[in-house]
Amino acid sequence: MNELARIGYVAQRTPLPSDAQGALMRIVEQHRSGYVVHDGKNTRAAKALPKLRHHVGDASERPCVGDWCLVAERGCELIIERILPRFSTLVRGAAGETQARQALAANIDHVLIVTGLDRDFNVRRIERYLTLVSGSGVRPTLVLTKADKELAAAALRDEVAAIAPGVTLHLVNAKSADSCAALAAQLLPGETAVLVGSSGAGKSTLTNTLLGAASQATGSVREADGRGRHTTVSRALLPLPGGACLIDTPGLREIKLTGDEDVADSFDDIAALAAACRFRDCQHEREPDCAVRKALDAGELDNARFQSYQKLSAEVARAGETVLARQARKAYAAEMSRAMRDVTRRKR
Ligand SMILES: Nc1nc2c(ncn2[C@@H]2O[C@H](COP(=O)(O)OP(=O)(O)OP(=O)(O)O)[C@@H](O)[C@H]2O)c(=O)[nH]1
Ligand SMILES: [Mg+2]
Ligand SMILES: [Zn+2]
Repeated sequence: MNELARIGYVAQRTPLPSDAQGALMRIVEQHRSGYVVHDGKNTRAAKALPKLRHHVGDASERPCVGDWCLVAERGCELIIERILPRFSTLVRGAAGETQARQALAANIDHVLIVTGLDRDFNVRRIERYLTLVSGSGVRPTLVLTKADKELAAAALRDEVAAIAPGVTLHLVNAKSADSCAALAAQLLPGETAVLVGSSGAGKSTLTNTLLGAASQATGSVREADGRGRHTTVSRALLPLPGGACLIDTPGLREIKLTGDEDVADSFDDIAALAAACRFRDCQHEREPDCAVRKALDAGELDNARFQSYQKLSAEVARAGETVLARQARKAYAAEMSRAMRDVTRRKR
């Protein structure tokens, strides 16, 4: 068990079921073709039982990096037979016009939201990440990289601090261990942290620096548009020398919300204002005695931040809609447009 503690095992959080069979291991890599599991000493390739991979109900329950699993030897193959209940999961909406959900990492304590201070910098995207994390109960930390390349780094940091009061913020040169020392000290022994952010933000660079070894490949950003090259293609969990585990992930192209988020948590300044609106369900449009409108008019609330709040709130509501409610909304919209068409035809 001591060996499993090295890769983040805490028995109180992930108790072994009484009918457990096989060996307890952690999924540390996830590839299209299969998984890599860690037993505390070594890593080995493994395959999951088909019934685990084809979870029809909710795709986010499929085996994922960070999962604790029971593994059995079958001939010369290692088979993941059972996934133990997770104490946390970072989930996003799967790409495309679906309500499917995708787990990015399981059994994590900490999400490091990585943003480069180069052309990657975007406070609206940081708000979106904070909103995504708000639904998971996992603690977020903001990491701004490439501080060594940006002259206005301190001003950009203040801009981020203003939209994320109460969230820990680190300004770093991801290539320098000295620069990352304060961040490293916050990755506590036994905890698991996951890195998220766009391609080229510096997630793998940071991983290598925190690890003290060049384990993950890194790639330069493109001259033309400053975007990354999607160098990392699969998720990987690595035990750090200080006793924490870190999960490096491929850059996300899309951060789709799931409907489980709590926008009042990532926008607590606006939530506090809204509590003083006259109407409980105030939309902050044209209602009388709207405290949010008042703050906007007085210049106390940034309009771009308010727009972002409205957009993300609507997205959460829509993503959280049941399939039936969604069908009803679409049917209503179709009926309305048909009626409008008939009206225009009759006018002709
Ligand atoms: N000067 C400087 N360069 C950095 C810093 N962080 C990352 N870089 C560079 O930015 C480029 C992208 O870094 P990666 O670590 O590969 O980015 P990533 O987030 O892992 O990207 P994907 O794997 O594509 O998602 C590399 O050329 C790094 O050397 C930093 O703090 N300072
Ligand atoms: Mg990478
Ligand atoms: Zn209002």
